[in-house]
Amino acid sequence: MSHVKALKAQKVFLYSLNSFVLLVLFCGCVKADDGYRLWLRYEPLPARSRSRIKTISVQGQSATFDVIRSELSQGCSGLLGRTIEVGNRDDASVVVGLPQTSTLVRNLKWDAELKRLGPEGFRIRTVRNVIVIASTTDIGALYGAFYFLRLLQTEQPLDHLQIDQRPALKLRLLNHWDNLDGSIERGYAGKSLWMNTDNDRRLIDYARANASIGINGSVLNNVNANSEFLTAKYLQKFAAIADVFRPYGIRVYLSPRFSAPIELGRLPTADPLDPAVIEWWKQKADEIYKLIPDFGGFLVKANSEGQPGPRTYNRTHADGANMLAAALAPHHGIVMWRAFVYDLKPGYDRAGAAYEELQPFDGKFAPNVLLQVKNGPIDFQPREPFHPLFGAMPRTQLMPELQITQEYLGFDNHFVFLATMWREFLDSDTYARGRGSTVSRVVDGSLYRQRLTGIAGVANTGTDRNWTGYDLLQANWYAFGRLAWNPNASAQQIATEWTRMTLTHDVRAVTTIVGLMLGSHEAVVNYMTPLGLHHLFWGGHHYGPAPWWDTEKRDDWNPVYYHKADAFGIGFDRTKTGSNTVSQYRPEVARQFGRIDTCPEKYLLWFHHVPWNFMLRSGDALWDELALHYQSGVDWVRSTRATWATLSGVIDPERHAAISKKLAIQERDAVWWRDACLLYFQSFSKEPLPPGVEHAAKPLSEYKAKALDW
Ligand code: GCW
Repeated sequence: MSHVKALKAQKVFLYSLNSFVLLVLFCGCVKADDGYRLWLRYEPLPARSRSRIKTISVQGQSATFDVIRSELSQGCSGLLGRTIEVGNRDDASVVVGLPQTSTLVRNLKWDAELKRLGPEGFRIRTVRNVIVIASTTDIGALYGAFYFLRLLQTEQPLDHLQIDQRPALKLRLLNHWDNLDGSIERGYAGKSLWMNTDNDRRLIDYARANASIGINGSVLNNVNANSEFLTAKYLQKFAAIADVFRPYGIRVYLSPRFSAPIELGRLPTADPLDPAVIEWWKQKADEIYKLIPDFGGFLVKANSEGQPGPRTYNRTHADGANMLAAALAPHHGIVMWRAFVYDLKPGYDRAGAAYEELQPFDGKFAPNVLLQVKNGPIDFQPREPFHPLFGAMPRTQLMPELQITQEYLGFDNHFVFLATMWREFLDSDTYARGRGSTVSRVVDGSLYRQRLTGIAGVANTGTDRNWTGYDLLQANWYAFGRLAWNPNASAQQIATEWTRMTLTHDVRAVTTIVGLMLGSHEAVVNYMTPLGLHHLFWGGHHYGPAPWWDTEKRDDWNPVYYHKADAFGIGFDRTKTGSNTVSQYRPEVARQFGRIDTCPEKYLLWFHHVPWNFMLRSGDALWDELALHYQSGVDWVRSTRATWATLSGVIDPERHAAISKKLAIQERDAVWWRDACLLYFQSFSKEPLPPGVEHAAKPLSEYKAKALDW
């Protein structure tokens, strides 16, 4: 062997030795993970909780039962670290079936109970030594199977299971703001999952993830809609997607453009009372249902931000919604009419616009119409009080719209667990029927006996390998589904489940991570918009701060419109001395929010214009308190980074490093938010920063000159 050859051989040997050592090291702790598998990783459980499950029997024949078989086989084998046989025998450790497909289930005589649990509900019981998962439909059985896998994944005891589950809400939908060109409005995790690809694997895994948390519908295109989505070409595409989703219990919905009869039908008008227009929509509905027999229906943004709508023709929102609803009704389709409308006169308070425009139509919408209302009256701000329409329309079916994608919360760069924010919203008391009339009771139909119920979340998914652009933000997709299933679920429970399924089984690490998750929303509010401030964002993209912004053509697109800082103080007066839109809430709520001394401080500057030297409950003046809030947001990110660093041994290196990188960006941004906002507000307050608040590194002019980069 020549010298060179020998050297080469030696190198190869050393290289393999290195890789071998590395491999051994990694097997000793945790494998790399690119986040693709979300919360359905099915990695082997710690030995302490490998159950005795040997065989599984799935008793039923349908595409959905095939999904159940493959999911249970993959899930159990992965989690238990050995091959689990999935067959059809009655003496298995786990049996899945319906009374109509399984003798074992039929003999248990659960028919009445299963019927009470409804078509999507299920029962899981340990009967003698068998775990039985039963439902009246195959989709209910699928939900039961995923629930059972979650029990395994989160290491729950299986010996005495007594579980009855049914979803509290009927429609549990993701809204995708996907455009024709494959881009996603306010999407930060890549491109549309369906507009420019035909990646079936991706679609199947999307459907699996959704089904695992009970999501049962997807609106496939942007509410800022293009008429082309209603052409045969796209309808065929959507029909193919519906075929993929169907076994997972997911229906597809579309956002139609209200003026489509003009653009596609060449009609002179889109007036909802015009007979030709009515006929055009009827035929369009028939065409859609021929291709997609279980099509869900329409989600409509009309007369909002430039979209066409019935008001263009001097008709009402109810006229528009009901006309579309009539076209879908023969096919059992529904219309979700968005309440995000604020195209009113200049000089008004945008927070009051939707109530003014829509509340008068209470009771005027067709039975297959829901009014889809954002959680707050402005627009997905880091914190808003609940929208005054909740509780104010007893004869209208309302469904909340939440934003999972973080348009105003640091895109896919900031770690914010949204379940806490959504809990705050759902727990808000509307007082619509006295104390205890929470938003969640309005929404689940129990307050007003609403027949159709639902909730929508604007998705944060895209073609990025890890779906959401940031591993930790997968938790918000998960949390949305869990809350849609049970709007009373606690944020802590959801965070704990997700962490155990997705990140680690190390008990101490789980507690630590859950703690971070639960504190994350308050922290972001602190460094972005504390004490009820809102809409301080850079125009257009809404990433960094620009409280000085005043160049948009509409007043209510400018931050200065919202904070109204001046030499006297800061905040939007929505009380009697101002816009008085606080009066849109019930008197109990209006009184509480409307008085400066009883208004919760988290909403103070939302409802009041407050003097800089006003004393807050802490004993600090408003200016000092504001500055301290900004600082505490920054402090939280710093301590979170330090805590995260200590978790490197219990989370796979790939995701650990990716998350560390994101946290570094978040710290940079939090500091930037604090400095830009405080420097700007200081130009009005003329007060020094209180002790403990760090000084900005740059002058205000530099923050104004260039947007924070993402
Ligand atoms: O939050 C705003 C967004 C728009 C969005 C609109 C809406 C889809 O900035 O991008 O448009 O709300 O909800 O209709």
